[in-house]
Amino acid sequence: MYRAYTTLLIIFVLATAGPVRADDGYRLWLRNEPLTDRTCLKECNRRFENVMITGDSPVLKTAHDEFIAGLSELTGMKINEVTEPSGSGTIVAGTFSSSAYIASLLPDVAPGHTGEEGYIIRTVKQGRRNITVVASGGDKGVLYGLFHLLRLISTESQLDNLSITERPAMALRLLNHWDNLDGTVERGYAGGSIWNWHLLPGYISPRYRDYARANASIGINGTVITNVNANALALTPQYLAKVAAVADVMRPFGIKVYLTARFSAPQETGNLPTSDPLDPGVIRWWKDKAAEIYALIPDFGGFLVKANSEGQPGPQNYGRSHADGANMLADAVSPYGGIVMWRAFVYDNNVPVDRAKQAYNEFVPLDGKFRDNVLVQVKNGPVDFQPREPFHPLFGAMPSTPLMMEFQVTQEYLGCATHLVYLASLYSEVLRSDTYAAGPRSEVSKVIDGTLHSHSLTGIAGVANIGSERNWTGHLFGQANWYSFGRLAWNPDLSPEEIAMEWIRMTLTRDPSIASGICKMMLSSREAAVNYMTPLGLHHIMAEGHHWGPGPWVDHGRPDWTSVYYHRADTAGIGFDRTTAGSNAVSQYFPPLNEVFNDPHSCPENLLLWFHHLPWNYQMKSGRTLWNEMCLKYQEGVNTVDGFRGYWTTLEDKIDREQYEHVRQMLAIQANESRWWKDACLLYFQTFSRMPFPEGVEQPQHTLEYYRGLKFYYVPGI
Ligand code: GCW
Repeated sequence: MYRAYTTLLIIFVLATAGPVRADDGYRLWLRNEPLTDRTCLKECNRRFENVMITGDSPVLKTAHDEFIAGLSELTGMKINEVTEPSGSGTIVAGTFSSSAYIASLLPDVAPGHTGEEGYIIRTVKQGRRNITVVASGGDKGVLYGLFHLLRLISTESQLDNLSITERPAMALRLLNHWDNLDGTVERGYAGGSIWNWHLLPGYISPRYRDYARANASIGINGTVITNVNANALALTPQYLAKVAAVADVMRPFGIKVYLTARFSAPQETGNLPTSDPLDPGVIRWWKDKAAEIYALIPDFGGFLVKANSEGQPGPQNYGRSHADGANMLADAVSPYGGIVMWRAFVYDNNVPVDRAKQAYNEFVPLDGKFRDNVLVQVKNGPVDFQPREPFHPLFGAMPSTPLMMEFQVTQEYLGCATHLVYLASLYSEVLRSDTYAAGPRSEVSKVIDGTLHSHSLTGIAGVANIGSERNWTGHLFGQANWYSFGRLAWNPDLSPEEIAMEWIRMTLTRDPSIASGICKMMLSSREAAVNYMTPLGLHHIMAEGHHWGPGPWVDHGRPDWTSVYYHRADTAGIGFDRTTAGSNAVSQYFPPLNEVFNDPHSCPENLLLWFHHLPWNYQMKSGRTLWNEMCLKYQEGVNTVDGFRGYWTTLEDKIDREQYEHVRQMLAIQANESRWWKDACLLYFQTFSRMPFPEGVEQPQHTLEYYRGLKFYYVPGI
């Protein structure tokens, strides 16, 4: 008796003493922690105990299974599957065409209103019975609608009187994996590739399916599974069989598979003497290749191409243009509805006066010369995924060409998977930037969602931070970047704050005060990283090769791969003069932005040294000298991370033990590394400014020689 009592007591204590479970992060934001809020549970019981999901396509079957599984995990309810509404409440879900009943519940909705991927979620009263309808013009819309409803439940949101209409802003919402066939991931910091090329197609890892459901839950509908630094082998029959097996897993989740195309594949694997895009033999080769691919993968998405950039082959090797190359591939896939995403991240072997200008110079003259099924994929900024860049001047400058956004989710220049840097802030800043291409309110988001220049082929891609590590992204908070990329691809107007709150509630805690504390930390994290790495518009001052730590002294090799090329520090001052008196990159922006950027007094201070070379004693808006301001920004970044560490320790016992401990250790590394960045950069720049550190700046921990001498081996991602 006594023993039974003790056991019961232990169970009771375990069940009530806060989070004791160990969460290894595998379940991402779909962990579906059981609801504890009584009101919410009661509402679920009242509204969702009966479920009627019509239609039996593979995607609808996924929608059905995901919803039933998610709802039971969240509520522990016994769910009845019904063929007509019953009891106090029923979920009715399906496409308008799969069920006349659904259409009858939404008499005011015109067919086609939601499109194939959009959906309506609405509460309809029938007497005392509550019907929650989830309806779409297409199967995928039903899947996305049911995931939306699960999100509302999981975040304990209001569930009555629902009246939601959603349509994705962008048609193509893709992840780009820089994954190599040998299992490594370029710029990947979360283990090896999730694609086990060796065991495919025979062995289908359960991870593929879990990857697909995570993506479907945030509306991602395509994945490029191979690196843009492409391997021609991926297009050989041996590998295509593997790709087809992956596509089979993705299909029921509404996800299409795409491949990168190595431009020289006709020579490398096809034994042709050339890969000239205008050569009839080459044209034939790609047409046959497309036919071969589509025979295996009827819904194959198409090709992503990096050409004539960083040593990759391309049409320019044969004196042809990017348009010639893209169009040749586009013609090969167009009979099957395929598309080509041609990257604008180009720079050739001749070092330009200003690398930031090159993509614009090469691509603007090609506007209007691409086939209808080509998108030009442009990185968010003109250099390369730096902690902060101005938006890429190509956005708005090619009205006749659909431009696709490329964001980096993996943190190549943001501390790898070690630093907590919430990237929705960066994405949103870019998406909301006004290009002025057609006057004010011509935001980047309107360029890529097609509304500014009337394009229906639209897209956005995120370079994935996903790897084989148990928690997928290395740092737990890296999951939030994957999540927010998907949410912003669906709706670029969502705020970083609302996305963070959704993610936190589904991943970490539903406690409102803890959630808002964590959210505050996330929202300040990107600016913190900018401050301790590259404040005031500095850029590309990282170490060589691995890009992880600081390397403002890097000065050898190809000039536009060095740091000194970008910061141009000397005893007179610091910064890259891109004004009309300098490289004139400002002129690639529409008025009035070109003027705004051209004048140091109107240029936003967070981009000052991107556009201007200024004296060390230049007076900033704060009244401080440029040197003092820079020092204090570096320090502010460090202090912010110290603040994160302090705040995080208050969460011990308040969130899952394993999540807590993982982040605690990561923050300690980040705090050290933020000092490393600050000390190394300030000591180096001090050799030019020859000014002391102002009050409030911690003394460096080591000498400049020490930092310059640091060597690292086997940093991941190279
Ligand atoms: O940022 C640079 C990276 C390369 C990458 C390249 C690109 C895939 O350092 O690793 O190559 O950009 O985007 O093509």
